[in-house]
Amino acid sequence: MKHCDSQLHVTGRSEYVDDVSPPAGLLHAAVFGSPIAHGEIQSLDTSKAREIPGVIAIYTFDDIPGEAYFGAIVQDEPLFADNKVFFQGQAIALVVAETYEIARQGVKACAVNIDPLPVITCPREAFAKGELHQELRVFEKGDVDANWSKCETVVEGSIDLAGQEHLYLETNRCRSIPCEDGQLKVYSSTQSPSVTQKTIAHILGLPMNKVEVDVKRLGGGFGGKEDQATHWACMASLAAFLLQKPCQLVLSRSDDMRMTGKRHPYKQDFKIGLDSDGRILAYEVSHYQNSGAFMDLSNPVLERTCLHSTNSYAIPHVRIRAVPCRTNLPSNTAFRGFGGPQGMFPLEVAIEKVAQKLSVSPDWIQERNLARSGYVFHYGQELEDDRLHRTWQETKESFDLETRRQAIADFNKKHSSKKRGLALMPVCFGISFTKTFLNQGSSLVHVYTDGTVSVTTGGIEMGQGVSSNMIAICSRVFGIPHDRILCNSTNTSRIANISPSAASATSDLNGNATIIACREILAGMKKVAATKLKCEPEEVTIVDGRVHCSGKASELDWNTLVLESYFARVQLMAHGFYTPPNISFDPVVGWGRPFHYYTYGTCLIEATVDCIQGTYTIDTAKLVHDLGRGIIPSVDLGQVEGGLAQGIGWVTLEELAFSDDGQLLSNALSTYKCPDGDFLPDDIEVKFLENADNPGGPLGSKAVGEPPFMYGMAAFFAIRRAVEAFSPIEEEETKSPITPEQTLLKLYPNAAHSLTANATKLKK
Ligand code: LUZ
Ligand code: MOS
Repeated sequence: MKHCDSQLHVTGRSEYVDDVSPPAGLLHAAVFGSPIAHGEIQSLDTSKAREIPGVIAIYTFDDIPGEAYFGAIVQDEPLFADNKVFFQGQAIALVVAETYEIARQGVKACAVNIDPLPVITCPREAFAKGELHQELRVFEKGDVDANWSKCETVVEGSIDLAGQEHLYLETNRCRSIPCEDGQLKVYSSTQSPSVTQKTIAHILGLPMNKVEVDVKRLGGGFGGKEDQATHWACMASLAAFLLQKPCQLVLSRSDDMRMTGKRHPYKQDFKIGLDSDGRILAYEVSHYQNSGAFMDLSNPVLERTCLHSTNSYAIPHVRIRAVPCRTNLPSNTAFRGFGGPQGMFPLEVAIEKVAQKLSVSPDWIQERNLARSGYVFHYGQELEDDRLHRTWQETKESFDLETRRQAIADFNKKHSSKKRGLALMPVCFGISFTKTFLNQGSSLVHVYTDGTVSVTTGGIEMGQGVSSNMIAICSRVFGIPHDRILCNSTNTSRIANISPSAASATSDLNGNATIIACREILAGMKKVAATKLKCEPEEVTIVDGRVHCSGKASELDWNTLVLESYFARVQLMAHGFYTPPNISFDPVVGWGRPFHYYTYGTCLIEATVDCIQGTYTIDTAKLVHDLGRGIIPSVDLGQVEGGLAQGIGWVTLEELAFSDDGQLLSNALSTYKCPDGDFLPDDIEVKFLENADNPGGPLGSKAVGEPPFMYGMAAFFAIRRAVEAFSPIEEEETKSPITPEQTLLKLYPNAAHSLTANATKLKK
């Protein structure tokens, strides 16, 4: 089976929010955002905008009929600025007009007078000034302080880890249509239809049952639409509700880039200590999270940072300190990995620095410290199998690590202006929402009298293939071809209280719910078949649309059985509900078993650096990934390769730049570069771990969305290995991404030093 949207996508026929034929009289909205990052609004002048023919209405904070403030964790965010602005691009007013172009003209005609306040963009500065979204959290295991003296080697360092723009192809958008008696039908590009429904109701002062949110598919989400598609849906709905006219809001690329939050940048300090055998005895890390203006999802993101701070390694003494710092940037938010990558990064830097000091290869230290079955993480969960280790071993063996290492050493001896390097990255990523209650999935399966099937779940199709997975699951459980099955839009009137499509768990939760629903329908149908075929229901199976009895094909086919079941008044629709067993986590003490299971893998990346120019190529990426028993191989491969590419982009090209006064400088596709097909290695090889059924996943599968992202980090270290072969890296702070400019500065530390001095002089 292929991705069920593939034909529609490549022929341009797949429909997104604004592709559906517009309803009569559709209005268009555009957002007037703050030109500066922090200040007090003195006056807002919309009179010029109101004079433009075709401008219908302009709404601000005072027009909100319900609650003006909202937020997933803390309700600290107003839909429109409430006297003060806290980041550049923060929504101040909504212009509603007859066309999109007029709405944008209206925005340009708005003027605001703001008294500027000091701008903070650095989380360390925010921390020093007490600008916190929440108090500092500490996770501890063993006794770090008592063990530094027992270490043979201790290394410390600091890190400046950049964020990342989601860069979904489809920018945020929503179409909201008023229906009878104050009801709204909302088409939103959201990963969280129920959060969107609830927030619209909250903003408009409506009961939730008057708001229906429907999502056919998204053009990518990556976490950017887990919490932040809501704002735009609320704005379109506000206009639709107040004007009683359908209204659509589509963000332009540059508005989407400057108005929405991104992956959280972090500043970090670490200290690592090894015994004489190369075992990590103690590790301490402090995470200063750049949370942006509002809380959004910063708290659970930071929690996952803490949980994954030791990634794949067994460390007896650990202390993790973490604090979400308030800055004047857009609220940073969920992004594939949800803080996990930021947790894993400093430990890899620490291992690299220790290896440099000990003159060993970092992978020697990585391997010696890999966690094995029975290891208990600092938050209480035990590693229950040795698959992580298997992926490491298989990566080394099947991709000939030692031969590659030798080839690189030979290459580096022969070449003076080109150097190569390799790095490995093991990943151990916990699957489940750490907010335990979110781990629930629902599915509604209908079997129609012609034998076709429709399935609706809480899962949002955002390109990742969840709809295809749901179809594949129905097909296998019913024993019918997949072309008889259609996956419907996700809709809050068909499924209630939908958890966000996030945390890699969407196919797991909704797939297991789908299995439950299919089995319930099948049980009734099997009774009908058993009566007809004079056997026991337990003996009935369906294979390729044909009913079998005790393994032998009968004359009865699926279509006939469906019709017979209908005439026998057997229920041909069912609702399945699933929650994973045995998970719990106490966020206050930071202890429990938060994850249903872990997804593992190991990736090897090789890079070549041009030591004259600082440019580089990523030559190979080879990895072994634990997929359980995959549902649709091409869909899973797409997730692994896509995650890898996005991860490589995060640590290499994707430089998110803000000026000191909080303006986004990398605010267009010309100034923000993400990897394209040409940049990615020609030689990507993905092997799936064999004989690795996962009892917790639907049909033995494992969650695959986020874990491959973290493989990309190997590119960072492979580039640095190549740089080290040219000139030893000495730095006060390790900076990611390692752009070509950064690489050049590392290659020529003396030149870099004088450049920095000159820049400082020039600034003064
Ligand atoms: N979203 C969320 C997530 O709300 N909670 C999580 O634990 C999570 N983990 C990964 C990605 N999104
Ligand atoms: Mo997410 S970071 O929306 O799984």
